[in-house]
Amino acid sequence: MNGIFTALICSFDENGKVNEKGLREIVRHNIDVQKVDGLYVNGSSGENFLMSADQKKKVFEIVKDEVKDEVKLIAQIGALDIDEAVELAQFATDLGYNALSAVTPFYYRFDFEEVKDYYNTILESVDNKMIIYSIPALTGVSMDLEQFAELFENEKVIGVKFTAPDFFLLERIRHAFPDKLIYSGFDEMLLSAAVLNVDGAIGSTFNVNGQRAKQIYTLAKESRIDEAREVQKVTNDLIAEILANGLYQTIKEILKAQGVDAGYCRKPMKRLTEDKVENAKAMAAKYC
Ligand code: NGF
Repeated sequence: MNGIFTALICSFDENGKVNEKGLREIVRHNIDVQKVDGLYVNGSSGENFLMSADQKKKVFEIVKDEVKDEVKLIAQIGALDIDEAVELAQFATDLGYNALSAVTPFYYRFDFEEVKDYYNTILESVDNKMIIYSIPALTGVSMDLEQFAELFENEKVIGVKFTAPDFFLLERIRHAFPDKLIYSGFDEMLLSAAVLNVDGAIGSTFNVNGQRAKQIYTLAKESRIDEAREVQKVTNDLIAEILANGLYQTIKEILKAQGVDAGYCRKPMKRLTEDKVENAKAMAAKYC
């Protein structure tokens, strides 16, 4: 389960329906062109929180059917409706997903006991492994070292997707839990995380920049830091342009410029203006 995992973008048609053909093309692009080690399905980049449970199941099915056993698969099943989270956990497990991941419950400002109960409740009902999805900037849920330690007491919790710029905490978790998997979540900070010896990374921009992410990760593991820094610099030039233009929409337009039917984002995410579509095409020509 080590290495570079793409946080998979999903293709939707103009009416917000899952575009199966486009989704299969995105999967193939990640495996055949970006050559990533695995896919993280129905995360933030997959617009998970904008989809119905049925749509999430459809995405899990299509992706597994396309991938078979070519690369590892992690299913993000976290939902505020805990019954839905349990149902999706079972569904993805039955399909053969290698591990589950669940975002920390958000919106109601749950206390830590409630967060812990959420994970234990999901895991009681399913025979699979769990990667905590920690992304405080979007959920408002921050956990300290002791709280991660409590979650890790459950043996089915095998790691964390750490999407935060807190390298002090990241180092403390790495040091305290050498046997748990830590995935870096911010693509623009991949080198810094790799130097701290994370086990891999999960990111949205790997849909279009997976080869460079693999280079950064591999070079860092080989202690070739100057070379890794050069690749991170080009990567961050691209990420800065993507963020300024509109994150997920721009990734989709870059894919489209390469012949991948990446479709549109679901509402309320907006469409790119013509100028921004042209910017994305220029990024594809410059970086891909
Ligand atoms: O998209 C976000 C929101 N974060 C992703 C990633 O951490 C989570 C990150 O790759 C994710 O993609 C998912 O769960 O599907 C950023 O997009 C990237 O570093 C650019 O900032 O924070």
